[in-house]
Amino acid sequence: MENYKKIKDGWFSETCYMWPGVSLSLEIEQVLYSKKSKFQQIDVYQTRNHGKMLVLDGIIQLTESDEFAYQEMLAHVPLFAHPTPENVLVIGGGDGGILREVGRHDCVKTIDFCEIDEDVITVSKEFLPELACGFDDPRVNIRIGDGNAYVQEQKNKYDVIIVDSSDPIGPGEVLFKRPFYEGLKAALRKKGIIATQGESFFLHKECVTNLVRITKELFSVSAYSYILVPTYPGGHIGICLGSLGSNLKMPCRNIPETLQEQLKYYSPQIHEASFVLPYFAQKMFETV
Ligand code: SPD
Repeated sequence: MENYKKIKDGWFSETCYMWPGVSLSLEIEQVLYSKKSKFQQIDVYQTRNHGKMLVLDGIIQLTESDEFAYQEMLAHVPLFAHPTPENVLVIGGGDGGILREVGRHDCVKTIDFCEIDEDVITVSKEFLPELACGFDDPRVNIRIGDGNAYVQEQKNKYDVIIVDSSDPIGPGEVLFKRPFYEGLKAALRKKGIIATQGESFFLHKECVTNLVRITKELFSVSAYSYILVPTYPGGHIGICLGSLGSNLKMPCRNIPETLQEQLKYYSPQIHEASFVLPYFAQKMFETV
């Protein structure tokens, strides 16, 4: 077993040139998995206080303690903003957390899922079964391959497309570029919505303003929402949204009580509130 080099004295420290001079450290009890796939280094750790943690190329993708915040918001904000989401595409997120959330919507008829690294799915099924529980849903069609290449071949097909990418380093880099967003737009049906992992307005100003600029230019409606996630850099992360007509900032369907009771973060109130940005971020996005 090849232990990843970021562990020292029992602590994993996440460092990255995208957030220089700062590092989140978690105490590790056990290395559960550590191996290089065709695309990246995959590690699963048992942490002392945050449950299991999935790390790709040294960057925290999720911990069991707070993964629900990210997965629920990235899935339910676009799904509840759409009046009738039937055909959904999920790109990335081999851990299965987004699939788990999309599967909670009975109105969704098909869920196409495209992930570049099959090993992330296999590892998640073994070590993170509470996340990787949606792969056997009969509505799910799994495709292993390049999300950008897949999107470029799809036209007028999806009501909602969710991009659960890692950071724009390595395999995820192409998913932050304009041609990918043009492909996403072409793949949408009328009133369609895209929601993509939108990084941090504190730590990644250039990356985030670039995403906001692209969505503003391509989509008739665009917006940026943010989520509190303690184990992501800066304790938060954004969602960049674009739509071909649907309003984004409010849910347009009622949430069934049985579904609300299954969730821990998303609610109609936080859907709306998540678009209210700190004043500097509001100004930053107004002027792009
Ligand atoms: N800085 C880390 C961002 C990771 C976003 N993707 C997480 C995948 C969880 N399904």
